Amino acid sequence: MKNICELLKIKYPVIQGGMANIADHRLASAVSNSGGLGVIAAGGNTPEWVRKEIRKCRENTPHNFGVNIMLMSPYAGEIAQVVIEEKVPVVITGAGNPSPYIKAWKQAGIIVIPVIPSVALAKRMERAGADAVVAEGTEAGGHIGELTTMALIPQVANAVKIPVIAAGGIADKRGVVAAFALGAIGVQVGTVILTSEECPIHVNYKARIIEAKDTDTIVTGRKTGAPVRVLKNIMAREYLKLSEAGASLEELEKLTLGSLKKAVIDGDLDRGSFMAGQISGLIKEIKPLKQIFEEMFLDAEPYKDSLRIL
Ligand code: TUI
Repeated sequence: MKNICELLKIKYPVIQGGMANIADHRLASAVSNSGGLGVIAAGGNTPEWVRKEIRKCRENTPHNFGVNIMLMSPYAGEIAQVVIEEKVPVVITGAGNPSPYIKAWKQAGIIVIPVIPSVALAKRMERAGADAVVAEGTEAGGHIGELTTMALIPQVANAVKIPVIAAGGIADKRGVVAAFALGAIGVQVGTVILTSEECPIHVNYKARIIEAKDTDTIVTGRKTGAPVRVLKNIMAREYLKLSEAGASLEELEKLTLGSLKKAVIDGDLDRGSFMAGQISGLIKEIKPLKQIFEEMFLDAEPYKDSLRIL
């Protein structure tokens, strides 16, 4: 099946990006109620938290939704079980290889969509039984791979038979049409959803994205093996300086401890970690999710077939 809207039972071919510490049941249900696939981000939260959020999400939307499991979390294995017990319809994974869990998820009837940064991983996911992959370019916010969306999507589309969903640098209709042209059948977006009216983050976070220009993100953590794209601020610059000076992993972790919550909850412009993609500079208005999706997909669908070379 190539139609992601049929597969996921959604109106628009758009999946909400994971976004740890941000995407709880409030955002996930709002996205699903607006025609996309809303996603609860497990992030580093406990299995109990994830279970409660799944139940609350069900109370708030009659539509399909997913859970994003961040595989670097110490709770990933337990959460992999929670999504089965709670009969979550869609599981998306990030920041690791979900192969050990896929068989059990498929047996439970779950639609499995790993986020991958390379062709090799896409092929491995297809072999392991994934239903689709999200191919995420380095333009994305948060934890990222090396390849750009432009280079990654057509190579992944040529390498696998399962549907490819594009992510990284997409925030408007031009991005959607470009993704279709590159061989994707849908998109995953994060940054533009951060600026939606419904997104439950501090107003300062939204304002930073709205005010950002094209060159306002940088990547921390390249040296430690966990590159993360954030908006430039005092903390990010300090991190890079310390890292350049050869600081230990411990020192660097101390600097960033709790920094995502400082951004999301406190709106601490200096010491918060404001994860956001390179497309931040394109987003100039806070809008309701419905309007964001309507504008992204208005007359965009015909391009999926007309530009498809495969
Ligand atoms: O996962 C993301 N984005 C994220 S996760 C996150 S929470 C976090 N915070 C600080 C440090 C690290 C994580 C914030 N943003 N995007 C999907 C993604 N997956 N990007 C890259 C990957 C990936 C990387 C390696 C997927 C698989 C992979 O496999 C390696 C292997 O084990 O073979």
